[in-house]
Amino acid sequence: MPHNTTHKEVAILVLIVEKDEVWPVEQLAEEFKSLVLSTGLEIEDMMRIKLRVINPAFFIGKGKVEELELLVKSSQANVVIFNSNLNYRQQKNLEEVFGLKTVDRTQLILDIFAKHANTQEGILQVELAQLNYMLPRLRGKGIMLSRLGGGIGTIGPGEKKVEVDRRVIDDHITQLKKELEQVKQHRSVMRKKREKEGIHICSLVGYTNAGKTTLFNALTDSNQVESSAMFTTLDTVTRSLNIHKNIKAILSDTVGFIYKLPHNLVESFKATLEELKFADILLHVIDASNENHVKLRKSVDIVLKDIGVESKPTINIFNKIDKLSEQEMNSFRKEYPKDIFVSAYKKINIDELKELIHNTLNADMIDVIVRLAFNQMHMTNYLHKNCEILKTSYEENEVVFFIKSKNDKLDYLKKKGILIENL
Ligand SMILES: Nc1nc2c(ncn2[C@@H]2O[C@H](COP(=O)(O)OP(=O)(O)OP(=O)(O)O)[C@@H](O)[C@H]2O)c(=O)[nH]1
Ligand SMILES: [Mg+2]
Repeated sequence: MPHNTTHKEVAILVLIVEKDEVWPVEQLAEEFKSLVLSTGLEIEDMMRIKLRVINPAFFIGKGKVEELELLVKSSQANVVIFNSNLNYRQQKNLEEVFGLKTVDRTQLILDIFAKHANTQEGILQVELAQLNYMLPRLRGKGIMLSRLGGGIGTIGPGEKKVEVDRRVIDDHITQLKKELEQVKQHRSVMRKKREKEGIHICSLVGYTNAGKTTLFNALTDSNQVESSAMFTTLDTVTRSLNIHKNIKAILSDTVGFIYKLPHNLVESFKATLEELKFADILLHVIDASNENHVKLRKSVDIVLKDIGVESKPTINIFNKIDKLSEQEMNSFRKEYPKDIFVSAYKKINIDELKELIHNTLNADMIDVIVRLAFNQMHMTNYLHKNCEILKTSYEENEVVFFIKSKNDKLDYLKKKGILIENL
């Protein structure tokens, strides 16, 4: 089949609505379109199919296959994209009927991820996910994935790698895992260094497109790429966060979540997501202007639970309030009185958010007075690194520090024989 990579790819979308689907069909359709547009493809048409039983050979029923075939053959499309996952056999059978490359949900998201991976780790993770996806598909021959050059579903491991046998791919997977392990170890060294210096870690989490990177930029005066395309951020980025002169904190921005995140991706990105375990607080960014924000938020919560970080101190941040009417704003405030409302884009309430982050980081801190005699002055360094110093007063025989500190940091001081009084 000729495949001209200089022409824009045009897609026919197949929106599958399963019988136990809990999301509104319109939301599914919108999200599916956004995903496809994020790859740079054009959309010619979308067919919606209610799925009652899965047909093992084609995933969808025979009648629907015929309907789709007619639609595809009368169109300009050069790719068919399903929003569900297909197994190897279904994909191959459909490709034979349509005479066109047929891509499933995992492959679509993998493609977007491949485009956005920038760091060594991101590239390794995507490549690992791609190989894991391809492995079970290598048994037979004829799947278009391995034949077409360029276009959706073909970025990454490339033809040569795809066509070598399973064992070589298995070896390559082992190698990638080793390299990722090294990256993980490097991160753990960095983390220990930060811990020693008493630096707090705040991590942004949230559904893709919620505005995490825009908020990251607003909070840290950075200029990371923000975009309406989905999964713009794939690699974790970290910057220092100036919330208070006495507190050292860093903010990290990471990959967005999505409903039904393909299993291959969850596995491959686990190392990145597991970093959240070391965060002091999570900043959950919610797009308040999205009418399905409750559902989006729940799907993020499910991932957080999967990683085991659901009980971390979390600030829910309702973003994009510049898009809300006053009435909508009021009902939000009524429903979520404890949460904060911001516009990352218009920089509304950013200082209030910084204050809230500061208070949350300080929540389990207590105010005490520490008295250092002159022969104990070497402990000043420890205080600066591990506590928040509110005031210092120089007395005749000692220096008095008014500080905020966590209990475990005070235990260390007590062990060293330092006098501590409650404020
Ligand atoms: N109106 C408005 N738009 C916003 C606001 N914050 C972000 N956006 C827009 O929302 C889109 C997504 O923003 P990003 O910051 O890239 O979102 P993200 O959560 O980092 O997305 P991924 O990295 O793709 O997961 C961009 O087009 C932003 O300009 C806001 O407060 N108001
Ligand atoms: Mg982002």
